Amino acid sequence: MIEVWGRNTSSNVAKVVWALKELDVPFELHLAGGDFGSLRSEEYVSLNPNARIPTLRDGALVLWESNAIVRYLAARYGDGALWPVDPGARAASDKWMDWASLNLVPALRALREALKQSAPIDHRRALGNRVVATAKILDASLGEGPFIAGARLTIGDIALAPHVHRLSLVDDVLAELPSVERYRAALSANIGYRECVEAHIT
Ligand SMILES: N[C@@H](CCC(=O)N[C@@H](CS)C(=O)NCC(=O)O)C(=O)O
Repeated sequence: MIEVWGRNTSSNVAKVVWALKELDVPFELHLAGGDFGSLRSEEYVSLNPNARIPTLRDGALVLWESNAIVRYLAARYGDGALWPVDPGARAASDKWMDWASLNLVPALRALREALKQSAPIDHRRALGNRVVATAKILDASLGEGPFIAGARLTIGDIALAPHVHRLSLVDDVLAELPSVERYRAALSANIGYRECVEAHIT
């Protein structure tokens, strides 16, 4: 059986767990990271030299980097579901995984950190503006939807979802992003999103 190392409160683990559930692939979750510790053990580092979560083992294959894991799962077990077969349609979904990791996540992380530390209001406001400016790119790209690449849920949605949820947790942000708000509501109709993202990601 597939094994995953991680904790449900990690956005990167949430993507992997949701993908597995969406694909109806059984797996065993080994609780690791955060309060569960153990990422620096020799045994764990031999699986994932980054000492980060998630890590997935599927037979002889050991994989880290959550986006690569989600792509692997969709390719191996999706049979066209979650990741379109047509290269153009595939890329239209796939690009959002990189965009989220490289653009939205750093902006959101800086804002969340500043809010946690009650940083000066001007600083928080500047970081909030950066988040909104970044997320407006997503807002403007959502089109007819309801999902990022059209009518079907794809891996791009799974990668965006924890961050869209986190946007919804920051006061006033979604009010400026009407398409993202509609998108969040569409994601929220999916039980995997509710169980893997809404229930655990703060
Ligand atoms: N780029 C990596 C990032 C992995 C990462 O930073 N994971 C965080 C949790 S989201 C982690 O391992 N934090 C340490 C911990 O949970 O103990 C991925 O997408 O898998």
